[in-house]
Amino acid sequence: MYLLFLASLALIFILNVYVSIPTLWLLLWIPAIAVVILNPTRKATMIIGMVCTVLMVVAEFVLRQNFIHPEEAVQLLVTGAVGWAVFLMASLSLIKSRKLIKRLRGLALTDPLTDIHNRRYLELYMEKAIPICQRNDDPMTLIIFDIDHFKSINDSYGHNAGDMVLKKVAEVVKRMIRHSDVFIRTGGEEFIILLPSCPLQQGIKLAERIRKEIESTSFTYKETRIWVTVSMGITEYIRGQDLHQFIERADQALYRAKNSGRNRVVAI
Ligand code: GH3
Ligand code: MG
Ligand code: MG
Repeated sequence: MYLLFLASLALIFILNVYVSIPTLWLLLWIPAIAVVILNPTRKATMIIGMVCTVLMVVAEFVLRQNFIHPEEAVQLLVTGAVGWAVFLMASLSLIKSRKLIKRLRGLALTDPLTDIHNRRYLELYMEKAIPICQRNDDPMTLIIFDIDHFKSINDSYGHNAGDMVLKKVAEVVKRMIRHSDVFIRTGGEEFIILLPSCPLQQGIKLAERIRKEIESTSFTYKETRIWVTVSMGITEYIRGQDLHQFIERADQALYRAKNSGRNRVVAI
C-alpha cells in the first residue's frame, strides 16, 4: 500500500509537470486518505497532511523555477486549504468510525456483568486456535466450572448478592490465570477457562488451586458471609475434535464432579 502511495505521488507529480493546473494537486489527497485507512490515527493524519502540503508547495516552486505569479499563488493556497479540509474531515470521521467499530466489537464479545469474554468470543478464538494446535501438536486444556447451589444463594440473599458472587468469582479467577489464557462466562453461573499450550496435568493443578481459592475467599453481602464453592470438569484437547466436542467432554467431567458431591475437580 505504501508503494502504491509512492507510485501515486510520482504519477501526480508527472501529471503536474505536463498539465500545470494547481487544482490537480487535489489528487494528492487520494493516496493520503489511503495511508490513513491503513493507519487510522490522528498522528498519521497530521504527518500525512503536512507532508502532502509541503510536497505540493515545493513541487510547484521547483516546476516554476522559483517564480509563482501572485494569482497562481492564491490558487495554489486555496487548493491546498480545500485539500486539507476535505482530507481532515474524511480522516477524522474514518478514525471515529474505526474506534466505534472496535468498541462495538468489544461489547459484542464481552459479558457485561463480569467484564470477561462471552461464548461468541470463544467460538471466534477457537476457529483459529484449533488448526494451530493441530498443526503444532500443541496441548490445550479446557476447564469448565459451575458455582454450586447458586440458585439457593439467589433465593437466600437475593439476585444482587448472586450478581456480586458472579463478579467476585470472575475477579478471583482472572487474577490466577495467565494473560494468554481465555476466560469465558458461558451463561448463568457457568464459566470456561481455556489453557493454550497447557497439558492436562498442569491444568488440573491450576483448577485445584482455583477451586481452593474460591472456597477460601470471603464473599460478603450486606455484612453476611456467603459460602461459595465450585465444581470443575477438565479435559485435554484430542486431535480432530471440534469446539462442541471439546466442551462436551469437559461437561461430562463437570457432571461427574456435581454428582460425586460438588466442590471438586474431575478430569477426563
Ligand atoms: P448446581 O450446584 O447443580 O449447579 O445448582 P445451581 O443452583 O447452581 O444450578 P441451577 O441451574 O439450579 O441454578 C442456577 C441459577 O443461576 C438459576 C438462575 O436464576 C441463576 N442465574 C443465572 N444467571 C444469573 C445472573 O446473571 N445473576 C444471578 N444473580 N443469577 C443468575
Ligand atoms: Mg450451579
Ligand atoms: Mg449451571
